[in-house]
Amino acid sequence: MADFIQIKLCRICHSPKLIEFFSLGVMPPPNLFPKNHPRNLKRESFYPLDVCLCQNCGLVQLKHTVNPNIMFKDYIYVTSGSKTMVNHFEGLAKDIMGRIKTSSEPLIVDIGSNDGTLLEQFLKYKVKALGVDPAKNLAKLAKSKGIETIASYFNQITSQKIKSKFGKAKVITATNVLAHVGNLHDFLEAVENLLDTDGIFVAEFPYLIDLLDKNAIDTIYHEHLSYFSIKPLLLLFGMHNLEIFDVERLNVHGGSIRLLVSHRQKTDKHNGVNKLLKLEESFGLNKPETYHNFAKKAYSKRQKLTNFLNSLKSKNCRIVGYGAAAKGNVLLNFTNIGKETIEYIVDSTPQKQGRLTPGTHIPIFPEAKLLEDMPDYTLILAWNFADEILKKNSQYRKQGGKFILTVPDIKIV
Ligand code: DWN
Repeated sequence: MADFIQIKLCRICHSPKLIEFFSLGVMPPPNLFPKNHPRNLKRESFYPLDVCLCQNCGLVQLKHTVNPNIMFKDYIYVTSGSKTMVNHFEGLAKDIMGRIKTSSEPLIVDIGSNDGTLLEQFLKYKVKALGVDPAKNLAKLAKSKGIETIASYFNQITSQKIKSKFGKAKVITATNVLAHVGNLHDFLEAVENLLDTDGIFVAEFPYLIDLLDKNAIDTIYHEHLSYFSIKPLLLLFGMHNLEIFDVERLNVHGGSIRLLVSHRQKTDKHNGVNKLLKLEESFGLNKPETYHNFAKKAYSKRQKLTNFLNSLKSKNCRIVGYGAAAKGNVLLNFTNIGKETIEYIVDSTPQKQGRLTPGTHIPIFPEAKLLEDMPDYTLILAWNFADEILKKNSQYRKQGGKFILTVPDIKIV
């Protein structure tokens, strides 16, 4: 596959009726943090980030697909980087184990298992846990924690291999994965093949309504090919004899949904599904102007943020960033904010410390630097974890440090 391709047909219904409504320009993939060396900086590639709406099924999706091997073969993001997510996965494992009826040791397969954070929670129960993740570095990290992991993409070949070796899965999970999948049909065929007759497939991903409602521009990036709502998902799962039997809205990652899916049972749509379908209609997801308004708001928000930060700089205030998140890198590239404004970023991820942010080349340091250095303002780039970050940094605030939030609007706390 070339480094990136432009799609001509919708990823779900294959309609050619795709209308572009928003462009973030070109920028590097948001999790490719270059080492601080001229050779690495010279080699950085920039790819288009344009979003379109399928007028046939309603799927919002990126106009281009970047070669997944460029983004996922060696992956720097680790799920365990936030307590919020560890607690979230503890709750997910408890919820799912309460739903399945089983006597023997059920097989739980986690797709996009990252560093094994979710499977560690499932291993508190009597289960056989298996991770699947294309990132070799993460598979190694998970295996070092005793989590059996296959370093591969999940597709029909992997699904068949797992079924022949371990049998069918009672539970298949895919948290923050489905939006990343290029071939959704192959992926769901693979789920359908591996899922036990009475098994549950659990998928979690950011919800389009939350993205639009919060104008969360920075959750649009090359890894997220699709921005899901229920209507196109019902079509997608139905095409693979799978059925969404429950759906739940979640606060994580700026607003997500959790789908509970089984083999088609020919039952009526669960009222949770009907409720969201009604919400999507009232929100105007089927109207192009909804998306044009989102784009207009995004461009004006960009102007507001750069004006605000420039006003602080004009008063010789020092500004740094908190959380070298993929979303933060999108915001910085989209607003063209670099190290002339943000001196450095602190982050809890050891693999990110010492590196630079993609495209903007802002240096990344451990979190401890914030209190040692006491800059005037700290822009929270990982706004989805604002509560956890504010709680963790009460001393910085006590000594006069101020945090800046940008979602849903710019606010100093
Ligand atoms: O879909 C995806 C989501 C789930 O995670 C992936 N494609 C990529 C990634 O996106 P992200 O990097 O925007 O995710 P986070 O989890 O919002 O990133 C948070 C960043 O902030 C991490 O680098 C960890 C850091 N952090 C920190 O330094 N101190 C986080 C917390 C809570 C903290 O206290």
